[in-house]
Amino acid sequence: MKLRQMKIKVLLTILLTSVGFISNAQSKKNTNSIVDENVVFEEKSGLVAIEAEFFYKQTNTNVRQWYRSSKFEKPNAGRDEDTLHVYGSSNNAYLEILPDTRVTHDDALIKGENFSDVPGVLATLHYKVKFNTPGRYYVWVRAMSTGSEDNGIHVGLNGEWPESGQRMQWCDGKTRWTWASKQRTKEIHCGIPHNIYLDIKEAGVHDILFSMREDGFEFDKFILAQDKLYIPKGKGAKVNTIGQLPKPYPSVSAPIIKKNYFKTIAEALPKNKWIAAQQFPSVGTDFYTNGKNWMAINPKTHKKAITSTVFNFESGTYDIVFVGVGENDGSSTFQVLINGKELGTYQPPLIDKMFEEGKKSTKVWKGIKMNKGDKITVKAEVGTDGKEFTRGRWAGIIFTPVGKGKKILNAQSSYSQD
Ligand SMILES: [Ca+2]
Ligand SMILES: [Ca+2]
Ligand SMILES: [Ca+2]
Ligand SMILES: [Ca+2]
Repeated sequence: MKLRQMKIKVLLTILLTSVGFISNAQSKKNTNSIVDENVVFEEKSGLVAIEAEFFYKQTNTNVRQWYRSSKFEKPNAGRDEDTLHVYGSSNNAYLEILPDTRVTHDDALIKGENFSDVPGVLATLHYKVKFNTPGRYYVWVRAMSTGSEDNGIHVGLNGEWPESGQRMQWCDGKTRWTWASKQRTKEIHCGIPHNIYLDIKEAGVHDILFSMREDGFEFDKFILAQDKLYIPKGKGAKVNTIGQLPKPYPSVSAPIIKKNYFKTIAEALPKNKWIAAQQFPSVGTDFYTNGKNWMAINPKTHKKAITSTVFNFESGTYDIVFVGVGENDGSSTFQVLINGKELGTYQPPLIDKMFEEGKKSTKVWKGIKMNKGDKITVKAEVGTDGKEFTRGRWAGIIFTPVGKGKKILNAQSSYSQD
């Protein structure tokens, strides 16, 4: 009995020690390479796509390093003020240069530390790529920028840093994963398209390099494409490899948005009255309830829908605020009617996020006389960009005192990224 207890104790000790060792190692190891050194990415038909996290080594790591983030890996490397962006990243993982000591323009710029106009000096990533087709390759990178001092890197080849790989720059698409291929110049800070490329002189395995320009830069994936007009979409093309890749990282759920825009502005004034979209009937209307906040149309089965309810508040004159949802597949059309008479028609503009409920997607009709018992009708029609359809999403209607309609609109929008 005693011997058995001892054995268990010894086993337990070994187990606990190794668990401790593993978790400790993992917390420190998100600067390491996760691909085997035999893994080579292969260009096919003039295109190659590679996850940022598939570098085989990183060099120049004394001052800054690239840290991987995924469901179970969170960098702990000094100043890093933005949140995790695993959700929406390709392969559910990305790299970030840390620490990030220049977050805003007011933080001191220290060359060789938090900034490097010289490529190949700080935080350099290496990727092995086998090219079958020599020639010029335009470089596209999917990045996440949350400020003005985290949106530049350099790209190089076989230990060299040609002018055409310097100062890759992002301007559009703050706080969402964004593909770009532009070169910053003195005159054009937001960058010139088609200026970022690498010339592959001969077929065979080459070393593709990325190095820091600004700290805090977040790097998800890159694509090299011979077609000058190529533009990556969504999470980008499939990764082709010779050799075994690690298992994909587990997906994470979307960050929770605490209160949607509609609810925020509806509650902005004590005198406001409102009817949320989901308080309108959906059964038999060709609308369905979409998530917790919206009514929507399924474009596979319907292109239009109509629903009505009764205005049960105090009679009076109100500003009427209709909160629609902007979508990236086109503009939905909404018509609001009072007792069957058109109040107005509204189309939220096309947006670059997947959906966005905010000031931009909201319409105000001023000074409208309403009587208790009036019938309010919302007709919606899906929009299209020629390929995909919108879903005619809307959040609801607010009745606010006259003159307040425009004033309550300033609140943070709620949105979801693609
Ligand atoms: Ca960060
Ligand atoms: Ca920075
Ligand atoms: Ca960052
Ligand atoms: Ca990635």
